[in-house]
Amino acid sequence: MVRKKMDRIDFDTALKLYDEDLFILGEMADKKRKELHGNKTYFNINRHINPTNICADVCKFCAYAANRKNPNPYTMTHEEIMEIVDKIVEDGVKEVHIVSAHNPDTGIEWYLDIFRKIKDKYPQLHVKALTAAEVDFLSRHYGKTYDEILDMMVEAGVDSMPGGGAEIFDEKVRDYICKGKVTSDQWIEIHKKWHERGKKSNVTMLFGHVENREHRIDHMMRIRELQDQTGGFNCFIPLVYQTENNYLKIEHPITADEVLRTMAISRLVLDNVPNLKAYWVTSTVNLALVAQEFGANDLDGTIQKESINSAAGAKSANGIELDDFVGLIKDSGFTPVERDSIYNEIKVW
Ligand code: V47
Repeated sequence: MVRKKMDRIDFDTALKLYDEDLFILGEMADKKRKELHGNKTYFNINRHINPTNICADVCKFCAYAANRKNPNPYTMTHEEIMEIVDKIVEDGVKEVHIVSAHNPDTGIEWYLDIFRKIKDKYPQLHVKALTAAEVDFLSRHYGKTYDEILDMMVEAGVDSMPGGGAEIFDEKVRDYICKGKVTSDQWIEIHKKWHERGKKSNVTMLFGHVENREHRIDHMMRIRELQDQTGGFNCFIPLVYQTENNYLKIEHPITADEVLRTMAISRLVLDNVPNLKAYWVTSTVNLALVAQEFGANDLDGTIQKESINSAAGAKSANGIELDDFVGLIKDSGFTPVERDSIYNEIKVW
């Protein structure tokens, strides 16, 4: 489906929005948010599992992969993974987000069997798994086409794809921060193919490192273009770069002002992506709550445990209790709505 929007914000206008008064920008984004979602803020009850941190690729921003900065390699057994899954299902978790490093030694079936085992036992549990970067790695390493890998994922029970690995699409920045892994065009091609299978995915942007405002707008424009073609993205997630334990030497973390501007502009530019997630893990909880007034209508979820961003300094390792999460959203003046992984409403809290 090709949607044409005459009143779309173009590249130059989007860039100029960065110079707008912060609160006017917030009001503009909030108007769009209210048109789409009213006062609702979505979240889900989820858990991240990161089965291995052994990685064939080297991304300068990554603190999770085992290397000189993180000398603790691990690979979980399927039994260990299923023990976690048994426990979280009992606790009411409805989505498991499974993302790993690019481990060259496990064999492709090791990855796929994780999903098969989970879905065999818990068909109702939503499996959001494998970033486009992992799909590309598995394709290169095992000599399979993207189509073959994506078909295997569907067969093994993957329900949706997370938005990781997008980083920044600008080729020069990408070469500097994560040379050798999935390219921007490949990332987009993989999601396009996934959407063509009738499946949904998310899309991230890693910002606050060496990129500039132009690179961010360019990233948003490329997302908007693919979304016009497929409509397959549920949600845009700007990930605030975490500075610790990695090889990018960023002395001044991005300011809250710049994060909020970027959130608001993304709400306005991405007129065809329904949801904007303020991922509290990387923005901090407080800023994620403020971001609700700058266009964000989703706060991800309770998470329970997360390893990739917490390795780089995010205070997210143990998630947030459900009651606390709901209370925070209510106290900030919004209506907490539990959603499933593809944004069907489950419960208004
Ligand atoms: O792809 C790595 C990023 C991503 C750092 O789809 C970093 O719903 C900040 O993609 N600072 C993984 N970020 C997380 C991710 C995600 C998270 C939540 C929800 C969804 C979703 C997706 O974390 C990686 C990479 O872009 N990352 N290192 C860092 N130092």
